[in-house]
Amino acid sequence: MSVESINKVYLGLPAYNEKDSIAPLFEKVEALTKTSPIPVEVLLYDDGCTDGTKEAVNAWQDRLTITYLDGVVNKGLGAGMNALLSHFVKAAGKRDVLVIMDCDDTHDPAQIPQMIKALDKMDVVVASRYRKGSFIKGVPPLRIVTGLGAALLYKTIHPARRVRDYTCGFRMYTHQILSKAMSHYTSPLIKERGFACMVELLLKLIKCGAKVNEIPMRLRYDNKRSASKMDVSSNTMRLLKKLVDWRIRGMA
Ligand SMILES: Nc1nc2c(ncn2[C@@H]2O[C@H](COP(=O)(O)OP(=O)(O)OP(=O)(O)O)[C@@H](O)[C@H]2O)c(=O)[nH]1
Ligand SMILES: [Mg+2]
Repeated sequence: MSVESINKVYLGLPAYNEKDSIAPLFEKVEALTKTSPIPVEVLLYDDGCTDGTKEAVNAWQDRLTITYLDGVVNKGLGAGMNALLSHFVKAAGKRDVLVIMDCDDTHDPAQIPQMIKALDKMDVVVASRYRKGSFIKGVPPLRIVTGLGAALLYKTIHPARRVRDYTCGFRMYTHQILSKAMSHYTSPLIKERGFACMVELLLKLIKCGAKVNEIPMRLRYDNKRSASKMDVSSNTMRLLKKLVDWRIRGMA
C-alpha cells in the first residue's frame, strides 16, 4: 500500500483491566493526532474489565475519536483481536489501516508514522524487538533471553521473509489483507486465546500472501502499571505445541 493513499488510521486496543494506563497512553495518542496529517480513531475492546477502564476511557470522549467495543465478559486476547479485526473490516474502507498495540502503555503511538512509511508496497508492518535500533527498557533479563530463544525457534519452524518478531502485538495491517484472510478462513479468523493468537494471525496472513516489513520497536516495559496478566510459561508451551501442529497439519 502506498503511504499517500492512506485515509485513516484505526488504533485497536485490546484492554483487560488497564484503567491506570489509559491516561498516559491516550496523552500519547492525542499528541499523535495533533501532528499526524492522517486522522486517527481509537477502537477500544473492553475484554470484561472490572477496574473502571470504561470510565477512564469515557473521560477522553471529547478529546479523541473513540469507538468502544464492550466484550462484557473476559474471553482472552484472541477474542479481543477477532472483535477488533471484524469491526475494522466492516466499518473501515480500503484505504484505511489498522494498528493494534497493547493497552498497557508499553508500546509507543509515536512510532505509527514510521510504520506508515514502512507499509509502502507491504501488507503488514511489525514493530520488532529484534531489529537494529530497537530500544527495550524494563524487561527482566530472563524474559529477554527466553523470548530470543523462542523467536529463533519460531523462525526455524515457520520461516517467514523479513519477520523476526512473531509474537509482538504492535503491528499495522491493511484493510485489503485482513478482508482477504477473513474470507479465506472460517470464522473466527483467530482460534487461539492467549498470545499464540498473534503468531496464528501472522502466519494466516502470510498464507494469504501478505508481504511483511519490520521496524525497530521501542518497548517501555518500565511504564507497565499493572502486573502482567499473561501466564508466560504456559502460553509459551501452548504456542510451541501449536507451532508444531500448524507445521504438520497446516492451519485450519
Ligand atoms: N493478559 C491478558 N490480556 C488481555 C486479555 N484481554 C485483553 N488483553 C489485553 O491484551 C494486551 C496484551 O496483554 P499483556 O498482559 O500486556 O501481555 P504481554 O504484553 O504479552 O505481556 P505482559 O506485558 O508481560 O503482560 C493488553 O493490552 C491487555 O490489556 C486477557 O484476557 N488477558
Ligand atoms: Mg503488554
